[in-house]
Amino acid sequence: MAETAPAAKGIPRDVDKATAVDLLRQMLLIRTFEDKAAEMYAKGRVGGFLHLYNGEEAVAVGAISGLRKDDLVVTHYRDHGHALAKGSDPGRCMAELFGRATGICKGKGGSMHFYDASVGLLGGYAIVAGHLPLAAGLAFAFQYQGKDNVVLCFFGDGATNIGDFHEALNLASLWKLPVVYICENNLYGMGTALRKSSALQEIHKKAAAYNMPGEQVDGMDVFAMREATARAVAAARAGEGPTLLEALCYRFRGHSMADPVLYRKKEEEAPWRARDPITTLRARLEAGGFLSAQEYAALEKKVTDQIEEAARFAEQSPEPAPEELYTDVYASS
Ligand SMILES: Cc1ncc(C[n+]2csc(CCOP(=O)(O)OP(=O)(O)O)c2C)c(N)n1
Ligand SMILES: [Mg+2]
Repeated sequence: MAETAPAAKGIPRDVDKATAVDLLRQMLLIRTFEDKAAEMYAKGRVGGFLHLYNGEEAVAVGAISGLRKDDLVVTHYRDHGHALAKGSDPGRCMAELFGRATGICKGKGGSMHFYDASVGLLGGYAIVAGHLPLAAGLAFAFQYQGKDNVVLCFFGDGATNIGDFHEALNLASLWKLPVVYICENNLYGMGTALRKSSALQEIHKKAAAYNMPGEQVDGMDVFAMREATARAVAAARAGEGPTLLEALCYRFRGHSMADPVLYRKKEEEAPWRARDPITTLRARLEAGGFLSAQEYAALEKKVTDQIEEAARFAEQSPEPAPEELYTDVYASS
């Protein structure tokens, strides 16, 4: 069972300065967005559930950096990081949390149901594992149409003991569908530790049951995520079928804003916090001569300004009109 934080490494040879710094920028953008979302939730601006991605930024950013723009992402309710990494506008994402008409779903989806077809993000799903068959279906559509696009599907460790996981992986493998399944193994499903809920904790080994490659990746390391996902995406694009990646990571905040995190100890958290994917990446870039302290400060300011502007945009945006209740629904009465 792997419950200790993995060790740090250098910068891969094939990653240039601009790429490396942009990966850091995206991770900082997500962290700052999440912290601002928490603040706005506490101020009563954001209603409903709010599941934050702090600590897991390297997974979405690294994985999605290996995609083409016309590839698709499908994810679970902890979805802000995936949307921002796929290119959604932070202001429109914040407005969605605020329930405003300018949100990416016109304020009608909220935190758990982000959807932004303009960047290839096809949800945001709150039913654990329910979106894994959807990802297989989207991949089937690409295959059927003779296209070489790929679908990335993100989900938690909690999804991997649910029927949908097994059904989706089985058909995806049998039909060699162009989909990459990425399990964000943060070791908990709500307050329940994986070791208390899963007979098999090395989730990548579940791939063997469906005759597909499975690989455990350091989810605190953006370069490791980028490299492993790029390989899996290339295989899927070449018609070789799906891969299951297990990104070993840790969420720094509670399951949702309603969770006081009474089920784990500071001693357990400490080694993971020491491997914070943002501070370790910053240190690696500085050590590798890719980033000076001044450049980091400028990056931090740029991102902070962008998120402040996003919050302002959300605050000043109008509520959806009452008539919006009757749009974007399948049937009219
Ligand atoms: C089918 C289903 N069962 C139960 C729930 C309630 N629920 C919401 S989140 C969650 C935990 C999921 O944990 P995991 O998949 O590990 O994702 P994480 O929150 O850790 O990112 C549960 C049980 C649900 N939304 N859907
Ligand atoms: Mg989990």
